Amino acid sequence: MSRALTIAAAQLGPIARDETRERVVARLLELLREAAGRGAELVVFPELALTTFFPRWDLDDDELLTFFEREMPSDATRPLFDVAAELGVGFHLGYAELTPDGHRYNSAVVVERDGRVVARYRKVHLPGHEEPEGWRPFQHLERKHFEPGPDGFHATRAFGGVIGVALCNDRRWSETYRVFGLQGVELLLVGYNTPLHYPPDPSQDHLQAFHNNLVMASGAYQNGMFIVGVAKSGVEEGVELLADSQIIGPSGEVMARAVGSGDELVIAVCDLDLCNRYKQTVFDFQRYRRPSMYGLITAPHAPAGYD
Ligand code: CDT
Repeated sequence: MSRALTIAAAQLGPIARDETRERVVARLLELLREAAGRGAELVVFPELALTTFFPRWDLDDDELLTFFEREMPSDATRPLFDVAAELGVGFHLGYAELTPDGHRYNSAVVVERDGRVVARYRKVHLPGHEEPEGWRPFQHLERKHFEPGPDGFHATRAFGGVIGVALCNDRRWSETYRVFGLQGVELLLVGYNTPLHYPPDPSQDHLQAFHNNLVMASGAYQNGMFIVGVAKSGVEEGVELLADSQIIGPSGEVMARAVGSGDELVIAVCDLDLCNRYKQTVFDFQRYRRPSMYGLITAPHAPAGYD
């Protein structure tokens, strides 16, 4: 018996700085309904899917906090939860979280087909810089606007399998995939906002799509898992963001891929049982891994002589 799950990566085109939540949620609902009509059981929206990618600006606290959600669902986002439950579709949603005690995280929530919140994730790897840097054409102030997620990577049983959530820069780190792989994750959801221009080293600009696939495909293969990579894309407030949303199988092959850089559904049927082909053969962790050889991976600093 297979565990086939129809998944839609719901790529989003740009969201303007002054866009209202209600209008963004209306866009998400349109994608959700279309995905349900095409048989999707899980719809994956990107990182910070409710707002523009605001870390590109140094904002005063008053404006900054307008981009954060104080509750999930809120009045503005509740229609998404209600319609998804009516349609029997689950979803993943990235958003900026402001906790009741004032902590700010780059977060995501996963909602099952019956409307239950089954996973919450707070981004572990925050890229960019802590203070504004005038030489940049745009800022990447995730390290100023957010705190690093304190909870780590936790697998969740949902959608008939074992799922995990990571956000954007997390996908560039092999540790992300392996920590999930060690928990038996079969499906990893990764929303992203990736500017094509990388100011510290523009020689990487033309490689953004290549690196995006490189890290996710190798993470999928080396851990025997499906990966859904989903973009906020297009030219947003003058900054061009990578599109190229894709669903990757445990072989590392791309099963479905976006063709444009606007709102678009990328759909694939993912049989979670296929993960066992890899998890029980070439990547049988129990049999072949040598954890005693990997101590440096979790050492806080490289020992003297290595740095
Ligand atoms: N959102 C996010 O994490 N973006 C980063 C941009 C590159 S680092 C400044 C990414 O890893 O795609």
